Order: sequence, then structure tokens, then C-alpha cells
Amino acid sequence: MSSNTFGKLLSVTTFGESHGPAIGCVIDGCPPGIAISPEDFRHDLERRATGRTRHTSQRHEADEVEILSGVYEGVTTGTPIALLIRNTDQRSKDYTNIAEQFRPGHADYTYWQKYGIRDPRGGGRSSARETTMRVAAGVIAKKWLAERFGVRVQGYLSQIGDITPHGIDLSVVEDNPFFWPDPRQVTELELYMDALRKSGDSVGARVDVIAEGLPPGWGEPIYGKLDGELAAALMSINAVKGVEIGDGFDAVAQKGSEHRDHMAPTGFASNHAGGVLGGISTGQPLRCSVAFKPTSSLRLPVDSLDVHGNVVEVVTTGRHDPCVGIRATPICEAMVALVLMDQALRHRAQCGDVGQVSPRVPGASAASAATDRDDSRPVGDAPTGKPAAGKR
Ligand code: EPS
Repeated sequence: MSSNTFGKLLSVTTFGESHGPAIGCVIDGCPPGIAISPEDFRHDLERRATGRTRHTSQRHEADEVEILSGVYEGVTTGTPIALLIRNTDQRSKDYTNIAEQFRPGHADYTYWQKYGIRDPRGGGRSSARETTMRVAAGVIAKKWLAERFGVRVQGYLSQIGDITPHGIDLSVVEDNPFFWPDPRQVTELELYMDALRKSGDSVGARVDVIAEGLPPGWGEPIYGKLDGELAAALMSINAVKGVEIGDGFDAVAQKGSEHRDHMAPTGFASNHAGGVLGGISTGQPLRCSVAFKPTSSLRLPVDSLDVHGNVVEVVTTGRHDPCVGIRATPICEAMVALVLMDQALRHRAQCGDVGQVSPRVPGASAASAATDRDDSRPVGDAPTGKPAAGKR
């Protein structure tokens, strides 16, 4: 199976299956001198992990990172960094009955048609278990970006089903199990998810990511555009069906006079572009929005086909997420950070001598970047009970 590597100067290769002995990654091209310990991975891996709340899959993995190479006395050496996480809570018998069946909406069918063989245990390589290693690699990228440039990458859940935030306060996102930016809606979300889980169904979600502190200049025209590589990286996450940069599809209905972001010595007046023009960062906050489809593994019976072409009734057991988007916030952050680090290294390689050629237009804060995306206002300003983010 090819295409398990992404990135140019900083490349990440992941390997492993959901029910195999381990998953892992090799990060190549990482600069030397970054302090890294197994502890550094814990926070983001916990944020992504299953079994930490009742609203996600109940598989319990410790997700302990073993650093196999590339780090000496706690510091990266510039050689390939190999990370390993052993799988410990596989329950492969859950998949015995559907080993020869195709779950509608799942990669079962396409993997089978492509390779003529598939590992049915937990979805094998197509499982979201693989995203663990993206998050682990992303920890290093986040750290480097923060230390070198003060870049901060933060995501939040911006929609579950048809529920949108009434207001956006990035400071509360880590305080609830949904990465939700409005604390007033957490009870509503708990009730919604409890009812959904009971019904056996699943639902889609939307994750927004903002990266603040980028200098202008990251991204390569023509075929290495920053937004193009972000879209590809985010689309490579399991269950993603759409990516928007800046105003995304809302730009279709806008006039040019509305969409263009006015520049003044004091800063940009708006950020419809999402921090990217011509595939290159403007220095404004980068804004991405990612659409996740509903989980296809459901215990609700459905007619489908097996590998022999027989009509069968498929019932999926296993420990599935009723909304994969809930755990996707750290995964999206990691992919954004990895793309940014790769582009930053590439910019340094080609244009490191260019320096600052004219005054830079100041960017904006992450908080205002979040509210730029739509009509949402900071939590304190939102009208009670009335969703402000209903524009989409
Ligand atoms: C997944 C199915 C479930 C999830 C898994 C992703 O696996 P299992 O049926 O083995 O419990 O638990 O997620 C993880 C294990 C993880 O770490 O993200 C799937 O079909 O994608």
C-alpha cells in the first residue's frame, strides 16, 4: 500500500492497523535541537483518545508513546524520529460477522475492490486509529512552530448535526468534552449525544481550526499552495468530506468589493481570505473549516452486499463513535501544524535570505479570527438563545 507519507522537507510516514500489535510513524526532516520527551505527547493524545468520555468510542487505549529513534538526551538530532504506540484493547471478534460484508458508507468496499484483500479487524488501515500518529507527529510541529515563530494552532467544534455555537469563546474549548466554544450549550449537547447514542445512529460535525502568528510568505505557488496542501492534508483525515479556507463556499455569493480584505497600516480590516492569498500566507490568522460525515459503522441493521454479491443484512457491533467529529479537533490541529512546519522549512530553504522587504500589515488575534468566519460573536455578546452562526 503506497501513499502513507506526506510532506516534503518535513515528511511523516504512518504505519499500522487498528487491531495489529502497534501503530507508529517516522518523522523525517525534523530540525535538530527540539526538546522532546514522551510526556510531551500526552496532552494532545488524551484529547484525541477514545474512551475518555461517554460520547466517544469506549475502546480504552493508553496511547503511550515510545520514542525509538531521532532523539538523544531529550533533544531531536535531525535523524528520523520513529514513534511507536502499542495497541492493547483490540476486540477483533466484534468484526467476525462482517468480515466478508460491506458496511454501506464505509471504506470496506473500496479497499476490497482495490487490493483484493483487507484486514477487517476494526477497519484495519482505514480505521481512525491511524490518526493517533498524526496527532503525535503534530505535537512536534506545534512545539517547533510555537518556539520559533510564536504560532499557535487551535481548533474547536463549530457544528454537530444542525447545532451551531451561539457564540465563540476559544478560552473555554478545552473545558468540555466537545471542544465546544460556548459553555451555555454543553448540557444541550450532552442530551443530544445521549439520545443519539441510544438510538444507535450517528451524526456529522464540523471542526474549525485557526492558526495565529504566521508571518507572511509561507506557501509555494503554484502546485505547493499553502491552502492546497492544507486542503489535501485535512481531506486525508478519515470521514472528511469537505474543507473550506477562509469564507470558503460563502465566497460564491459575495461581491468582490465585499470579499477583498482592505489593508491599512493598522492592519487588515477583515479576513475573508482566511490568511492565504495566491497560496501564500498573508500574516493574518489562518482559518480552515472541515466537514466530517456521520460514522458509517452503526448497530442499526441495513441491507448491503457481501464479497460474493449476496444481499445481506449488516449489523455492526464494536465500539464506535456516534460522532467522529468530536475527537477530530486535535487531529485537524495536528494536520494544520504539520503542513505549516513543512511550508515554513521550505520557505526558509528557498527564501530565507529575502528578509523583510516592506512594512508588514499587522494580523489579527485568534479570537477575532474565529468571529470573522461567520456572524458569531464572542460569547458575552451573543444574543441569548439565538444562534448567531446560522449563515451557512
Ligand atoms: C474505529 C472503530 C473503533 C474505534 C476506533 C476507530 O475501533 P474498535 O471497533 O476496535 O473499538 O475505537 O478508534 C480508535 C481505536 C482510536 O484510537 O481512534 C473505526 O472504525 O475507525
